[in-house]
Amino acid sequence: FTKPVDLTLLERRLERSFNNQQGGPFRVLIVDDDTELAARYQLVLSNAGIRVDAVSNPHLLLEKMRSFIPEVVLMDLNMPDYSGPELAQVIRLDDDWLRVPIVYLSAETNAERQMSALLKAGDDFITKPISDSTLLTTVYARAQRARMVSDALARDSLTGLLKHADIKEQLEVEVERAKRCHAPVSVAMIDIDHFKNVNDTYGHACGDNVIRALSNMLRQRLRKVDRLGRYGGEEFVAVLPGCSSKDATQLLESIREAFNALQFSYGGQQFHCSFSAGISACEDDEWAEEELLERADRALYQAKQSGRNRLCR
Ligand code: GH3
Ligand code: MG
Ligand code: MG
Ligand code: MG
Repeated sequence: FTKPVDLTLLERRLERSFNNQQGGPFRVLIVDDDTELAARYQLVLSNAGIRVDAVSNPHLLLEKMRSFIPEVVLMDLNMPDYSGPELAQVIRLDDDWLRVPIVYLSAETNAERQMSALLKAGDDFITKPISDSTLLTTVYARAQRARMVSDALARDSLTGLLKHADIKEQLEVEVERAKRCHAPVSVAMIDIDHFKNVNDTYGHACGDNVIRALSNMLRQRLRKVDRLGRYGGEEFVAVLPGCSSKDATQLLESIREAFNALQFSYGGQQFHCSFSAGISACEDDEWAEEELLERADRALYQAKQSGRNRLCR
């Protein structure tokens, strides 16, 4: 005897978690030739705040995947023309879909046939008839884990910051937003001074600590709306929405001083590090994001040329 799950409570709890997700509601694609059943699942999932789309014609699956970009695929096992595992294998041929969880929904209770479906492709098996709570919790767990994995992979492993391509993308987003709102946006390109010497003198592991120390300091001192990425080895890019070049210079100047005052120690020896930074700003709706980076890079070069441990704009 099992106590029935209070579905409205579960739904409400899940809806709250779904809505609190960074990156918006989860996206789930249902692949089932039984459109009535698909509509039923769709209702249950969308009531909990999930964005759901459905495909009943397997020929349209890949096209739908590309336009909808699901985070979980719910796959019927038996459809006319194709089987679920065949479609799952087709999905997996594309590197972009290697990580999307595929969960079979089927009336198949034969364990051997279930296992053979899973061995071809796919991650889990739910047996029809499927209770609403099973559907919700399975989808929730799968979607959440998938999002955690892709978030973790998107981050630089040493610092946890955005990687090169992602900070460039964020810059593009922020420039677009700044143009729409007629607000300024600044970019700072930050590069640790004589970092090769740090590695050569104290070793690579010690150099890694210096990179982490600067990234932590930047993270702590930037605002929540700012975007920070590790642009290269010992080079960082900060995107500062709403900041004029004067605001950005003021902020970076205080970080430069604080970082320079940090005392590092290695094997009984103490040392200090510094960085140089180039700052550029989009204050008059004119510059595209590429030019912003180029200007920041040129300013950084100037800061290096004129003695390091300083900012230029
Ligand atoms: P400058 O003041 O002109 O910037 O001099 P620099 O020595 O900092 O510049 P350079 O570009 O010559 O050297 C950067 C060094 O950073 C070279 C590379 O071995 C090191 N580096 C890059 N990535 C990492 C990393 O992840 N960890 C460590 N420890 N070192 C790294
Ligand atoms: Mg079917
Ligand atoms: Mg350097
Ligand atoms: Mg460098």
